[in-house]
Amino acid sequence: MAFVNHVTKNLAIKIVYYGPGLSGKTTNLRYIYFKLDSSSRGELVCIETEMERTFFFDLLPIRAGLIGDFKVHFQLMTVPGQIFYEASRKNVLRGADGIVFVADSQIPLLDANLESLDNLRRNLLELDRDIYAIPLVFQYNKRDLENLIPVETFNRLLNPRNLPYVEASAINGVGVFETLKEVAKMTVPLVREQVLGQKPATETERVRGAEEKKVEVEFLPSDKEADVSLKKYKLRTLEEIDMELERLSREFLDKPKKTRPA
Ligand SMILES: Nc1nc2c(ncn2[C@@H]2O[C@H](COP(=O)(O)OP(=O)(O)OP(=O)(O)O)[C@@H](O)[C@H]2O)c(=O)[nH]1
Ligand SMILES: [Mg+2]
Repeated sequence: MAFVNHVTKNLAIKIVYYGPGLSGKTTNLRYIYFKLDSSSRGELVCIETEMERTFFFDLLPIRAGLIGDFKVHFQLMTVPGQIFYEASRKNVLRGADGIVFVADSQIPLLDANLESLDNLRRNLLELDRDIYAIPLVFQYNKRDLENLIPVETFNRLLNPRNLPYVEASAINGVGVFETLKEVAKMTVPLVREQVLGQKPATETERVRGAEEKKVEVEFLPSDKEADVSLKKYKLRTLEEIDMELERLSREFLDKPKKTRPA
């Protein structure tokens, strides 16, 4: 369930990037961070090991449009893919409004993808949630490499329900925003239903409704990209993480949105 503040009229939609270790989850968030104008996003927080593997999660808040008179922002989060960080994965999944499953397209990693999807299903069940009752989009990543699992095989094994999927090369930015838009398109109507009690009558209306609201993302002209520096946080205790998250959300929500010259 999205986080709603009825006083400040802010609404946070949580999207979790899930998938096996090294499939490219953090790479998706980094790309979004570098491409979005700083007025449209908060800081990217990466809580990672010395080897740049996600240790607890990454978090990137980005602004979207309005739902009713609520200002919407997406909290994009990744889980650590490495098997032994099970507790972190479960914590990050709690309260997810939508999920992107980032699969690694390299043939030797087929089993790792299947195991990770099964792990997602089990963790959701433990949180009393059904994987098919949550907006879910597949990203078949690393399509720039050779020796790839064919898309049809992925769809047959991971995605028998024909949910949206995107072929991507996150490292080159291919498919990254497309994936985000797909998951936003599925998630926004459900959140609107929860928050405003507006129930779209048909499936078509659901999709159309989402399109009308246009979950806008702005791009930085590429010559400006070099100016943006990435902040990395090495936090060690849960208290430190809690404090830092609270500070960042306050800072992000208080920051007035820059109006851009037409
Ligand atoms: N060739 C190629 N490499 C990629 C792509 N996306 C990510 N990578 C590389 O894969 C490695 C792992 O990427 P990360 O984004 O850190 O993976 P992760 O899923 O966050 O990994 P964990 O945090 O351990 O779960 C990095 O070296 C990336 O540069 C891609 O589309 N193509
Ligand atoms: Mg990561």
